[in-house]
Amino acid sequence: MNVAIYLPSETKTQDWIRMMGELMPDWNFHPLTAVPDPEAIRYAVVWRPTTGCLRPFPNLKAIVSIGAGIDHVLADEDLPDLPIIRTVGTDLTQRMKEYVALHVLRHHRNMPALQASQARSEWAPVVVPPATRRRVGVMGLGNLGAEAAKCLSAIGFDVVGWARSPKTIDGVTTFSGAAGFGDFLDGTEILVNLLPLTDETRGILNNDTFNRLKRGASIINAARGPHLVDDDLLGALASGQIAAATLDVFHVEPLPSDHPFWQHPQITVTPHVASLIDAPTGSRIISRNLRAFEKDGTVADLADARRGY
Ligand code: NDP
Ligand code: OXD
Repeated sequence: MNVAIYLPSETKTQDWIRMMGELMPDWNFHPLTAVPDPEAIRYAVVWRPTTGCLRPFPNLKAIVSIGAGIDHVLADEDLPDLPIIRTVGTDLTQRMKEYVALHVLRHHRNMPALQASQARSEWAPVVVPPATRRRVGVMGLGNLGAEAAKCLSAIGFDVVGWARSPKTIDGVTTFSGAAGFGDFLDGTEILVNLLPLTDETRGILNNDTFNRLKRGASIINAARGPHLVDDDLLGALASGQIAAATLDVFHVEPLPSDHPFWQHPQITVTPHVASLIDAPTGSRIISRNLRAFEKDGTVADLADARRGY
């Protein structure tokens, strides 16, 4: 079986070819840009493929996203209409739970204020309510969002969650659809975004959303940069409607060095590391998925391209 692999970095592509080859010695892995026989390629394993790069392979059976999101695959305007398999698992969920818990607690306990006091050698206690009186809203209750919401609830937060379809999650009050969005936002003080990027969710972190939150709320965006309207966040921080934000993802990555987010005192920037699956773990999941798909055309982690996630 022949597989083409593409990542924007040539070194990473070679690493993945080596690892996949070790796990599946009976399959052949090639860099997508140097395939000896394009007609022999059955699968493409990709991260941020360039437009049209999958067209030369007429016998492709499926595309594998090296990641949970498939927006980077759907961004290819000349994408063949094929099943898209995402790469998810307990490793990815665990890492995202850690990131969300870390930053929610950081905003909840107002660590930035304590750090600023320390920088001034100033003993300035900050008293905050217990987690039970702090409402955290999680947007997206899929693979990552549901587990993050459960983890926040286990810490003791008053957790609300929002998804497209109705959900029942122990310890989490849930809302669904456009009709439930306003009620979900009302009273929320820390908003965590774990939605996929689709036509419906692009730009959802905007002034209308910020204005529904409790004044002085915090935003954590660990999903995709284009969910956020950057200028709306800067305005809401200036007005005090939003007190602080943690941003892991950006419209352009790496975040350009002159972007105002870098030096903003109320913004914490992390370089798309909320839940980066490491290559050894990711390659094991992908090898399992490739074998399952090849066996009978089914795999649990199939995305729905028409829905966008
Ligand atoms: P899933 O597909 O498992 O879950 C998506 C959730 O979002 C579902 O609950 C879905 O609702 C909900 N949703 C989708 N569209 C809407 C909408 N229009 N309105 C309301 N809810 C909606 O995704 P994952 O949890 O696996 O991942 C989420 C995203 O996180 C990825 O797409 C990716 O962009 C990002 N990510 C970021 C990482 C990082 O390191 N920063 C790492 C990994 C992922 P329903 O359940 O009803 O379908
Ligand atoms: C993903 C990501 O989608 O790392 O998995 O962003």
